[in-house]
Amino acid sequence: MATAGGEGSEGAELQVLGTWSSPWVIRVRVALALKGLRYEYAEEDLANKSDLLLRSNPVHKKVPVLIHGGRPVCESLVSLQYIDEAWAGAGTTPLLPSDPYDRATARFWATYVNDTFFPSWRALFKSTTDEQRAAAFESVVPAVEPLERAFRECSKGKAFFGGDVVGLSSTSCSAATSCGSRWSTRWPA
Ligand SMILES: N[C@@H](CCC(=O)N[C@@H](CS)C(=O)NCC(=O)O)C(=O)O
Repeated sequence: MATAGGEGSEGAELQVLGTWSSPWVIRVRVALALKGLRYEYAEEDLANKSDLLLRSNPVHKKVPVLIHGGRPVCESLVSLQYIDEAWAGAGTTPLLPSDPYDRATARFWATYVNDTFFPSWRALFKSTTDEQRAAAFESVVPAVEPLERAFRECSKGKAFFGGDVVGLSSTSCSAATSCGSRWSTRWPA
């Protein structure tokens, strides 16, 4: 298996097709790191997508795509769960808790980050005028509040949604917030 961060080419046992600015890509890379897995990373030019990307994700044509043994897994949350199941014994702890209710809760908040929190967060970070920033802020606050409440409840005063354990919700959420700071250094307002 190739080294993480190596040049992309077809045929590696485990590959990620990604782009540097994407929170969906970051979360998959975080999950692979938590499992201690080595993989080959291929940076995609989204304005000129590779044949490998178009073949691997013909429905959405988006990154990330995780390719394991030549078989593609698309959609970041699906990939996180695939990684957790395919390498169940690897890394420190599973990304998903063992209790079914706790699993459902983790999936709920990870989906909330995708569908509700991140779109408003992205609008805030991409705003370039005071007016746009003020408008984006109005929609970020109501999206952040439930997430903060859930975090307080689930973490029980610890560092992660899963308490001491980095799981699906924390991986999803931290990737979404960290890419805001990546964007602001790359595209300062
Ligand atoms: N729901 C997808 C979102 C993936 C996504 O939006 N990827 C963007 C990069 S951040 C992309 O590939 N965009 C290319 C395009 O829309 O053509 C996931 O979670 O994997």
